[in-house]
Amino acid sequence: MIGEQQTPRATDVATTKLPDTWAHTPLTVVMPTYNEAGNLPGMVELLMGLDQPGLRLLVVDDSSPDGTGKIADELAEGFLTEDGKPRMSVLHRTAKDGLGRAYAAGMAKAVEDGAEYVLQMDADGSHPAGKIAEMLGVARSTGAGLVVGSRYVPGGTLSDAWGAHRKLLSRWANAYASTILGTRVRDITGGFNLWSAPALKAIDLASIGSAGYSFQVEMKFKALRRGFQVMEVPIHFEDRTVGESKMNLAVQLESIAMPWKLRARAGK
Ligand SMILES: Nc1nc2c(ncn2[C@@H]2O[C@H](COP(=O)(O)OP(=O)(O)O)[C@@H](O)[C@H]2O)c(=O)[nH]1
Ligand SMILES: [Mg+2]
Repeated sequence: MIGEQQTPRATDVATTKLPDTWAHTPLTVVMPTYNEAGNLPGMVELLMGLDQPGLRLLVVDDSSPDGTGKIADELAEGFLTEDGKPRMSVLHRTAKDGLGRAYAAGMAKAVEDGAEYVLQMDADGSHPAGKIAEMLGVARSTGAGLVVGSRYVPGGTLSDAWGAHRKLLSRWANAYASTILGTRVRDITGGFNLWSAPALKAIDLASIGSAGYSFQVEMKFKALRRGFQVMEVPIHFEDRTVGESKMNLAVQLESIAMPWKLRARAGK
């Protein structure tokens, strides 16, 4: 443990025990970071401690001024597979370029390097690592191209730290995007998602237009359009306790415009 303050809460314990062959599934967690020095060590410890020998971690850092990239490099040296290969690696990018672009670059690299599944996960402790096994189990048993860690299916919950106003805003943003796009995914704006490699190849990450948070909506819409099955697994979403949110006006405006753009392009 790195110390109480720096350790994100493990908001959920792993309740799913995967069969051994499934636990060895090549799955890469892609984690974008910008100024997450206080969160990253705890996140890495949490992920590397899971009972999933097939799990790898790829951190995508946009030259964080607080040195997150260097911390990631140092941490990566400490985690090797049974045959001495790295379990954790870092993709360094030169400038802050948006969460969407960081995810797109990292997910493309993960697939290129042989991942059969790619999990998107934020570095701020919001997403429950203990749910990864269940999401992988659902993907493998149903053949779904996408498994959404969902706040808005029965059993899904939001942090108590969120007031009524923020909860309502999140619900509203979610309803806004899915109504415009005519989708039935309950958590279309959520950022804790497991993708199969074939789904990511079909979506073509290079064609993604979103720089910021609308990445989540664009990706899910494109998966549905290409006919992939989408499943949702309930999660508890925790509020960040360390560091600051990177949400700003530009990404909010992009999120308002993107559903309309996607709808127009789809000819709906
Ligand atoms: N590499 C990179 N990561 C980012 C960028 N913007 C946000 N992130 C990361 O994306 C994740 C989600 O961002 P966060 O600020 O928590 O968004 P919020 O949960 O909506 O407030 C965190 O791990 C951030 O460090 C960016 O421009 N580049
Ligand atoms: Mg966050």
